[in-house]
Amino acid sequence: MAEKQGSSITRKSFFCLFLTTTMLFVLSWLFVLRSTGHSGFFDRKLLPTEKLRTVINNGNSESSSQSNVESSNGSSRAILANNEEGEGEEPPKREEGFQDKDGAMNCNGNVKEPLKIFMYDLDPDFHFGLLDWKPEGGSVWPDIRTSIPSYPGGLNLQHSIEYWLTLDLLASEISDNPNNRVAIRVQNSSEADLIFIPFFSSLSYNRFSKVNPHQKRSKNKVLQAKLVKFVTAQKEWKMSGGRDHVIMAHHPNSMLNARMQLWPAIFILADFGRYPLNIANVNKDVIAPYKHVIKSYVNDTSDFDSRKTLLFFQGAIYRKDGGFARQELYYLLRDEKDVHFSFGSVKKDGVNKASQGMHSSKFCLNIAGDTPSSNRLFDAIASHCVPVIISDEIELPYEDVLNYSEFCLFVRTSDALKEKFLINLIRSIKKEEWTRMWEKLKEVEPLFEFQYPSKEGDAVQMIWQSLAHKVPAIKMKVNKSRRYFHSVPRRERGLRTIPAPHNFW
Ligand SMILES: *[C@@H]1O[C@H](CO)[C@@H](O)[C@H](O)[C@H]1NC(C)=O
Ligand SMILES: *[C@@H]1O[C@H](CO)[C@@H](O)[C@H](O)[C@H]1NC(C)=O
Ligand SMILES: *[C@@H]1O[C@H](CO)[C@@H](O)[C@H](O)[C@H]1NC(C)=O
Ligand SMILES: *[C@@H]1O[C@H](CO)[C@@H](O)[C@H](O)[C@H]1NC(C)=O
Ligand SMILES: CC(=O)N[C@H]1CO[C@H](CO)[C@@H](O)[C@@H]1O
Repeated sequence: MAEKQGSSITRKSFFCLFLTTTMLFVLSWLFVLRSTGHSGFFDRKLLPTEKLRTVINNGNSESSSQSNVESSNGSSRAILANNEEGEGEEPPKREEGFQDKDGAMNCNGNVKEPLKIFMYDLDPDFHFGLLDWKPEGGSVWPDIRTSIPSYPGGLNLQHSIEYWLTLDLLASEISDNPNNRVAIRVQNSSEADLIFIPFFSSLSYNRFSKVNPHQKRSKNKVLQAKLVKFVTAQKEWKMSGGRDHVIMAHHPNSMLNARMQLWPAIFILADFGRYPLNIANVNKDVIAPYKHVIKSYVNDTSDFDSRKTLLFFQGAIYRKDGGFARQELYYLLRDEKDVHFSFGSVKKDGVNKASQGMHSSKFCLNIAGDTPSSNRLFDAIASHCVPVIISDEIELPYEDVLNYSEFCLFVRTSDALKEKFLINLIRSIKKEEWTRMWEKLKEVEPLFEFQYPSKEGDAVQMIWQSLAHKVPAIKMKVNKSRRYFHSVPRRERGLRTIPAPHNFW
């Protein structure tokens, strides 16, 4: 993506000129329509603008020129807003991607501002305290210039986005080059684009779900209840109904209780498998990668012929829910000589073996387990082992800017379960095509790396950018929700008493 931007500035400004002209044309046309008295048409249908927008969105998948539509004249947005009926929430398609706010250049070639994020100063119990860090000198945050508390290793790390994102925000305040950042922390919430809730919910689930003998509820549940109480009482939450709040809930079981009460917020998730559609969905929320547990393949000089295993799978064979496909596939594939199935999850000492296996395989299977996603996909990417994805409901990180078909094979479960279908498909991919996918894997691998300090285009920055893409739509939602500020405030909004509407977004 990065290389595209540089070379397309001239194309872009040309495109901008075209866009501006078209918009002016359409607007003047609409104006004529209105003055000829077709008010019914004007209020309800708005077909031309909708169509135009579809064209705009399709024509530019990187959406970096869309900001020009907004700035060319605000009236198009005003039309949209007037078209709305009362409190009802509209379907998401309408304004998605219409305006844009990301690290990309706008039409004048200026680099845009970083995403401004206000972070609640939550008690350390909710974040670094869970890493056994003790507050010192009255601050709830560790002084990351002196030492950085470490996140527990092993499988905990899969869901550690909470740690990397929070560290990155803290670092943005001591960075010597704040202009180079995708997201910065601001201390005044009225200047912020988004409000960040720094609860390490996955770690809380992983470590504190047990109910000890002297407790009524687990610490994980107590923390969630406290969090809901705190957050919904804040003026920031009340101002926006929570719509501009960001909650990290990467482990599918994290925030199990609080999610039903904090649903207006943006969740950062691994997938939507355990969420009702009205609580979390692809329009409102952000999908983040797992942190891979397999070692990265540094200086990968392998090739099609040196990777001896055709197809590699590691995981539990028997899973509940959607995981039945694993068992079926095992029976279909177990007699193929260059296919490797290994059972059980990757444990401490298993990492080396699994790394070796993935580093010496051409294709790596990803079959839906208990949930549509798993860290296996990200292990495969880190190993440059072409992922074969059999998970119909999977949602992938950054899919708005990344074409996964360039480096993954997608197979419908129903197809994969046909006799010989999968193995024939995989055998039909010859050296040249495989090598193209392998090259692409090496190219995209950095997008999935979590690290501190974060680097340009790594997972931390990509997640901030995914959030930045949501900001214009959120701001509009918030403005809309505040039209009736004279009326009795609906303070219960978002709490248990009010069910989530179907089309909140
Ligand atoms: C925060 O920003 C707003 C608007 O810029 C300003 O009115 C307010 O005084 C600021 N608050 C603080 C505590 O600086
Ligand atoms: C990878 O290659 C670079 C440059 O050739 C070298 O400095 C580095 O040590 C290598 N890393 C590994 C893990 O082999
Ligand atoms: C994505 O990549 C695949 C494989 O290279 C290609 O066939 C497809 O046209 C691409 N899709 C888009 C939208 O560019
Ligand atoms: C929301 O309202 C504020 C003024 O309160 C305005 O500055 C801003 O542009 C509006 N945003 C959108 C997306 O309409
Ligand atoms: C953002 C912008 O350019 N707005 C302009 C839209 O058009 C009206 C009237 O033509 C101007 O007053 C605005 O400044």
